[in-house]
Amino acid sequence: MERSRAGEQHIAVFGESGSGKTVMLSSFYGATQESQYLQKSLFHVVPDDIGQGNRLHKNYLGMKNSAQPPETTRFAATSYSFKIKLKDGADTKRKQKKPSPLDAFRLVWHDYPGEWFEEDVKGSEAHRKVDTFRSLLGSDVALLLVDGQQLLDNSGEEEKYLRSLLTNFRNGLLSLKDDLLDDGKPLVVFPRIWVMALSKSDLLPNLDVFKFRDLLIEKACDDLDELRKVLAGLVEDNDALSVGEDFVLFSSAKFEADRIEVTRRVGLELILPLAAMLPIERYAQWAQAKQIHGKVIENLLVGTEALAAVLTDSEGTLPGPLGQLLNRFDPKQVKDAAKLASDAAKLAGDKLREINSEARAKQDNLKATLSGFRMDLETGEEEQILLRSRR
Ligand SMILES: Nc1nc2c(ncn2[C@@H]2O[C@H](COP(=O)(O)OP(=O)(O)O)[C@@H](O)[C@H]2O)c(=O)[nH]1
Ligand SMILES: [Mg+2]
Repeated sequence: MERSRAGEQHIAVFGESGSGKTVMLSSFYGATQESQYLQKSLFHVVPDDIGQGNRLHKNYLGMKNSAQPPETTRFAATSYSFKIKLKDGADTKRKQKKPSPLDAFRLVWHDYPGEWFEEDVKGSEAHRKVDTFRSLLGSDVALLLVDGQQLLDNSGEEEKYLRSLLTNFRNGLLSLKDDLLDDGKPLVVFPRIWVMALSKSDLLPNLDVFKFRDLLIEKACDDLDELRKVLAGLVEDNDALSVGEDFVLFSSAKFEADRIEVTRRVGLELILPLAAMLPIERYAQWAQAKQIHGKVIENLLVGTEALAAVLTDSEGTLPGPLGQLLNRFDPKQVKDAAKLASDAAKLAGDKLREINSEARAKQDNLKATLSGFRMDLETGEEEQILLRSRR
């Protein structure tokens, strides 16, 4: 499995059936098609498959206008690919002189149905399960959904639900292990950032992200640890792995008896920033702590380099997919790429806002968007809906 192409960010969303995956994706995409969003935002979210995009939009409108949640989709594992197409800015005009590293990037959303972990799947379904899993191995970030409804239903004994969720998931991974590893060799390309995500957080208004973390640690610490071990058993350089160190809250809409308020969302605006920025930060940390080596580090950095380069006004050094094919490995280039990621990751606070407003003034939409993403993550933390690992 090859690492995703530069500028392509893959996110894998794991959740049991009914945990809110389809609603979340529909609400994420639907909101980007609203006129306010189209006016305000510096980019368009354009589906690669227009039919698929229309179905999501229809789901969204059904909720918004008729209080109708989307139909349930059991055993449907689908990938949704969106192009994040920047609006024309000054950088577009400038491009004739100097080509921009990317004028669009992609978000690929892999929906992984939890039924596959909950039930014993056989025959062609089992093949599809392995194939689907392979297809999402190129993701940098995986979200593991914890269903807010289930926490509410098991109030006071949340460990019952949490343990079963994490156990099913762990066993599901173990059952795939032999099919995933060729000759038992650990994988180089694999999602290394596993974020614990609370869905339907509107049902638990008193639970901020710190309390969500505490609940998981208090009630399911051992199971999280077991899950981490299973994931570590699948990858090469398994120090470079964050499992259950980042936490986020999501609510796709407010569901009431006779209406669904799609504008009352939590956390969905963090999805693009998480997919694009979390890997840059984390890989830089790992590279500095020397937790990743040769092939692994190059593979990770090549996917994020183009984005990091935009933020730091520099140029990438890695050879890209072709160089990788030729199996070229130049430690100097990799060191430079790690430095680049770390410079990009260091931008924060006032410096970040300065870069952002300067980019906006110059209509450098790519830089404005990416620095805006980092600001969104900071805001998410201030609002206590996001908690990033400090490791
Ligand atoms: N309160 C609340 N309910 C939700 C939310 N998202 C989904 N739901 C409920 O959960 C049901 C299942 O969601 P769905 O997205 O189909 O789950 P999936 O099987 O993971 O795709 C929906 O029909 C809604 O009733 C949310 O953000 N808040
Ligand atoms: Mg679904």
